[in-house]
Amino acid sequence: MHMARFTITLLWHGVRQPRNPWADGPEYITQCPIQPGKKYTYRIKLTKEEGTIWWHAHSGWARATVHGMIIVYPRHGAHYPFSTPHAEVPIILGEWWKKVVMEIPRNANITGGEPILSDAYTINGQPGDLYPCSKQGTFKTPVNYGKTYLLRIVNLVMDENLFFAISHHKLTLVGTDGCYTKPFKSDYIMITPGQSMDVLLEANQPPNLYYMAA
Ligand SMILES: [Cu+2]
Repeated sequence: MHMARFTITLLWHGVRQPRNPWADGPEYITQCPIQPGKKYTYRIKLTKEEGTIWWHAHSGWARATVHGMIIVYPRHGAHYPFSTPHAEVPIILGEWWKKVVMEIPRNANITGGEPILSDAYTINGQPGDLYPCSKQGTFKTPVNYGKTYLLRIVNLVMDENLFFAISHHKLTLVGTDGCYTKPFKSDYIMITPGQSMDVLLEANQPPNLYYMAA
């Protein structure tokens, strides 16, 4: 049941949806947007996806609104193609505007310029220490020295590719868009809008506070 003021669709990032385009989501391409006050049921088809996938609204800049992560674990009795992590940490890279997001593309179309940049980038909804906010808020995750963590990272922002890193730590990419990959070790990852990445973090540095940044 759609209760908001704007029309909406939902898109499933990383879900292949074979022979199921009706439930894919881009408005006016595979479906008409859902009208306020009306109902629509999505039947999504999960087939070979494994790892991190996600969904969000997909009509205009409603993309910046409702969203969620879908985690597909290995089947019972199966294993990750890497050693089982001690724990996992979902990380959604998002952004925040002080304006009504649905009006941003309209203004950009009038001027012919680029859409305005957001007022803040966020990690799990928190803007972090670098913005002049009225309340402090930074996403923190405790880790145990010597353990390995699986970070499930999603780029929810509208237009910007993001670099993500954790100070003094290396990251090992092991999956993208619901598919495992050959492990790749790096000081940082670059993640594009709509993408999801599974990344291993080894807590192998002296216990301390370390920034994660995007
Ligand atoms: Cu999207």
